[in-house]
Amino acid sequence: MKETVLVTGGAGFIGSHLARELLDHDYRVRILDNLTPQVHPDGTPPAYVPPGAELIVGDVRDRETVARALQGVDLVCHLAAAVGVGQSMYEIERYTSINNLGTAVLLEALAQADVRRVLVASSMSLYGEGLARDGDRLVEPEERPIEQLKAGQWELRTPDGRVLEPVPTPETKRPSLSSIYALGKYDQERMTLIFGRAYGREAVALRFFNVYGPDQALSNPYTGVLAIFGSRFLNDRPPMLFEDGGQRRDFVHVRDVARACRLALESPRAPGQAINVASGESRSVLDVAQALARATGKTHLTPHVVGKYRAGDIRHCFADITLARDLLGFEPRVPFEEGIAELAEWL
Ligand code: UD2
Repeated sequence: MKETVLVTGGAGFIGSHLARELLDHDYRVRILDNLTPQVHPDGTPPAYVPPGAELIVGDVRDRETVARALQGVDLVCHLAAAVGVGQSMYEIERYTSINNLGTAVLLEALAQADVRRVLVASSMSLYGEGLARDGDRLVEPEERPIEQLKAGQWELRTPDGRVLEPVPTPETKRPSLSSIYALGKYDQERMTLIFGRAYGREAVALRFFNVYGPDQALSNPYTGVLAIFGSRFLNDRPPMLFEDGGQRRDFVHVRDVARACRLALESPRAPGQAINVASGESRSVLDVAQALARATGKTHLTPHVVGKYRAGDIRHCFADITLARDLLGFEPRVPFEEGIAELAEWL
């Protein structure tokens, strides 16, 4: 018999891809989404929400709506959240309410429901700076001092000035929470895993890295860098690179993320774990700007290196995906160049 999955935030960028992935694998899908104006300016479900999914429009903080959405549900993917690291510092109440309280309401409702497994979307943002190496010693770098950033020195350094080399970040790295958003994601994953243990439910947290792909909102200024660059290219404007463009991230295609979520619902070894979901490859922001310029035929729009930093930005963070490989059998399938070509086509 088909299992029913509730995807909160299922009308959003990642959620809608997940809904499609689940329908393609013979699950029944119900979406709970408030169609937030941040993502849906005209308040209508976007065209990319798959027609086979049932949509309940409502807020994840509303107990009755959540209880109704959980009826007959076997598995839950909790993706509904306020996104945007910078913005979380200006809207502390809204972010805490949607992300922390929203998860609390959902978990209380789950305590009364017959759901076997719950998956929560967490984020690489809880790591702060990624793991690094100083010679043959691994270090967990501190935030860069403001004086260093003001002086235009972008690289991570030891207190006596040696440059640290970034290395892939595994789940064992200690969290370093420097935004309300990161704190909320950390709370969401801890709450869910604690709930799972206490109530005998299977609980999994997935830490998404920099997700990109078609349907990422171009009009939303808090969206990822590739959507921002894409929208600049569309308007014939060069991408703006903060710092020197040498900051490194792990860009993972949204369909790979959707597949990782499905695997996390199915894998017998996922429960109780917080697992990185990423490509396992690192790329500089300059590299991705150039790749998108080539794919869109906009190479004449030379990236503009602004030489300024964005408050709260980390320098480098990319993932070690050994755990996802081991526990989920996850292997990224969309090569970066292919993903970028598809994004350019979609723009
Ligand atoms: C943040 C969150 C991440 C996720 C993501 C949304 C952290 C550490 N991570 O990641 O969890 O929510 O946002 O996709 O907080 N950049 C430019 N020019 C631009 C825009 C960005 O150079 O016009 C740079 C930016 O300085 C950063 C990189 O691109 O180094 C990636 O920026 P982002 O906003 O896509 O994502 P990031 O890594 O801050």
